[in-house]
Amino acid sequence: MPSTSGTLAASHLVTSWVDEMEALCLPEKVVWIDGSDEQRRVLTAEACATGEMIELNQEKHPGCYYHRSDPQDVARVEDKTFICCRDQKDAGATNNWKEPGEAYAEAADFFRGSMRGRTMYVVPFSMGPVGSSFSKIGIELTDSIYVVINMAIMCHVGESVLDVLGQSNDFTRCLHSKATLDPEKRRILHFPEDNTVWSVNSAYGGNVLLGKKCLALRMAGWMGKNEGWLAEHMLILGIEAPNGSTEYVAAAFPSACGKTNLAMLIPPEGLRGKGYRIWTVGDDIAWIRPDSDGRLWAMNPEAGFFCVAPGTNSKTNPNGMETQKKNTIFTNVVLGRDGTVWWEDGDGAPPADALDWQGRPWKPGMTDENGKAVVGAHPNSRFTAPFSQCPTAPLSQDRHHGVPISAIIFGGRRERLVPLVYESTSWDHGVFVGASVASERTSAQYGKQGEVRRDPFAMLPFCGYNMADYFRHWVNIGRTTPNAPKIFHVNWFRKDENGRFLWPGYGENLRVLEWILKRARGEGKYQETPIGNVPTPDALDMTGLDLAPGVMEELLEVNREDWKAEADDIKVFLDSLGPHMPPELRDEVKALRQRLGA
Ligand code: OXD
Ligand code: MN
Repeated sequence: MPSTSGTLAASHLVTSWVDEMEALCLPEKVVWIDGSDEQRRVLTAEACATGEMIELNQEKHPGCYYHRSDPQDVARVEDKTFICCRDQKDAGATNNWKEPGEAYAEAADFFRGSMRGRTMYVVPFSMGPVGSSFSKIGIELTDSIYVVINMAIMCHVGESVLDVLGQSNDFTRCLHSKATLDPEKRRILHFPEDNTVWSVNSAYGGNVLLGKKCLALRMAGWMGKNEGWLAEHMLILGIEAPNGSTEYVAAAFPSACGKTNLAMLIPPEGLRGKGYRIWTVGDDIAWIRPDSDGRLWAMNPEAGFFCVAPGTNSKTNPNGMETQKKNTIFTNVVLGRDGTVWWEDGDGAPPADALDWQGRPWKPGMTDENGKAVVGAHPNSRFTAPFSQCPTAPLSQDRHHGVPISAIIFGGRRERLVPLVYESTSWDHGVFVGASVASERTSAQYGKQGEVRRDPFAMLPFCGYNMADYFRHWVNIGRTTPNAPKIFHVNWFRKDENGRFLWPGYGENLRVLEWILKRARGEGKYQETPIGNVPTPDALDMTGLDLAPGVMEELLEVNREDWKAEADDIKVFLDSLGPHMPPELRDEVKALRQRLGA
């Protein structure tokens, strides 16, 4: 009989499931996570004693710890991620599918006895403020202290969650085991009809912090389809004018296109005089609901950030740097011998004497046998930090059921073709724009870097049901939301023929957001093009930013020939999504081709 410590007042529904999973995984011990600082301290000390985590220099990084994942376990694994619903049609063309019975049976073999000699932690968690009617509850069983400590940053965990759950069966049953970390036996399984997630043989963030991508996007998407709301891969940002009124935008970009940087934006020098205040409401996930005022309201179900470290510095994201100054877990970055951390394109000089993300001795300037620079931090290395430490986090975050959205923005990383910003001309056109998002692949995704892939609504890896049904759900939301926001598309990444970025990005993006909010109010100068409305070259406030002559025109250019090819490509993509495609989107492709004269 394994020992159980600190069993919380849980319902029979909860305890009988925990017992069943315990009988499968056979841990030596079961520990219930109560959410107390004291328990977290004890677990952190234990993880440090076993080497699972390393205490950083507490003078320079108070409350901070370091973790290294297995070198074969450094990113989400889309090819090992499955939607396991009864009817394959409900998973659609973009998801891997497994029949639930088979999926359970196969994974049960991997879970069986996987926690022998280990502790199973029971982590009750709430996505969204504890007790809000908009929040969702999950319970994650895991054999990883790293997961427990990260979950405690990323969401609200502990006894209060069980209090709110009471006798209800309305919780997501999340089971995770590192097992042997065998990549071949890695599975991230979603059973939306059973409100269950199973993840095995990984210990890496997106695969194992089951509240995040698994619950808050894939499972919540399915729930939202049935309950009339949207779970989106979006940041939420507020722009407060000096008169105190705040307008909010929600924006979807594929992974590692700068969502966090935009969410934490700092107004550029030239616009400071306008006295804006920026509020970071969310950087990755938005739950969006139509409200009785006919508008869409968005809330961030997370309580922390799980940010890509490389590229984050005091220039690209000062608020991000401020956020990770304390109480942060660093994963797979460079570890200085003095207990400090560093990453490529971060702040300051690299430590002279350090260990790289795999724990090998590393020195700045090191090259491999081909003369190529050896990076110290993994390109997808991360930091996990509490939301409340962000200087632009609103105080009301935890008491709020969300904020009203004035504009929805889609974007991708496109070297060519796509203008800096354009506005869709109707809700259905906006849904079409979201459906046609494409981006060049980055390191957060598994697969070949650099290649353009279609990533509708930036949800390709995260949409937990049939993508065409998801488009239909979006079309329907517009029908039932009389004051729906306007929909826009941005591209910060357009390059000139010499491969140089045309737009400076970062804080300067506020100039584009200003135009978007103006257009949302029916103001602002624009010109019509076949793909939508783009600003006139003089429409953005460029105070303090000198672009070379002709650059703005180049940024805003819509090349008909290139767009004809793009429209063809979009059509092929939509056709590949199967028979559920809403006719409204087929009509939008036709209309686009006509406007282009194709
Ligand atoms: C993330 C991702 O980690 O989108 O947020 O990959
Ligand atoms: Mn993301």
